Amino acid sequence: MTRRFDILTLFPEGIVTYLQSSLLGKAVEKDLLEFKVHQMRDYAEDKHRRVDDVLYGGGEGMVMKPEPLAKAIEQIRKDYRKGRVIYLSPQGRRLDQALVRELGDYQELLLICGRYEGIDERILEGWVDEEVSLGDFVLCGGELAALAVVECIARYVPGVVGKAKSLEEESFAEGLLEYPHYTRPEEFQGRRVPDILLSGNHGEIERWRRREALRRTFEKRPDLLEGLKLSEEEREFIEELREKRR
Ligand code: 4GY
Repeated sequence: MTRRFDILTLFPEGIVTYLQSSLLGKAVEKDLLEFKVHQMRDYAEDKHRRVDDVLYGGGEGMVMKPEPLAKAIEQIRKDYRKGRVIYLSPQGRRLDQALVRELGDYQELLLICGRYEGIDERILEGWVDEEVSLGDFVLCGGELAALAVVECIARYVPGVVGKAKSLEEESFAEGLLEYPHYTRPEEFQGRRVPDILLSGNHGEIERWRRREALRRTFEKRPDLLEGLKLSEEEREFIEELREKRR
């Protein structure tokens, strides 16, 4: 079944261009993915196609009016069988690989991109299933966040990413950072590729990569190591790194 993504935005052009030009465009041709980008203004009810309005209670800035949003959401999801409506904002649940997997279970996703100061609160209460955030920073609109969410989920749809390296063995999927990667030449401006990678000893190479992934995670993102199930040998390796640090 084709996985469907709907994106509701005031700036569809950039979104469409991106979706066509990447790996995702290829997946559309293969009928693995379907993208529908909707111009929010098309759902406005007045002749000026107005989608924003001033704040009740006063204050700077504009808010997205509820009527066009409700109308758009209802129309778009009327043929959803197993779908979810997501609003992108810094107030949402932080996106991580676990959430990517959860969202990947849905046949259809509707991503709503806010602009201005955001959307009328009643839309969040009555029309949105889930709020998702990329992180603790503020963009000018939800578009970049929506693309990020789509791309993360799409790469787990079978056939979208080549099978050169299975996504399952991607170390981030099991909670570690990636081991370092090298390509030719063997020596670049005085920096050599680690000898082990040239040895042809696949067992040793696997072991080295696993350790480097652990080392990097320990150095750059020690928080990821908590709650990870490691082998005896791996736990000892981490202990060694800790000792060396002192
Ligand atoms: N961070 N994660 C984010 C964002 C922009 C005003 C509401 C984020 O997901 N979205 O910064 N969004 C704001 C802009 C309306 C969304």
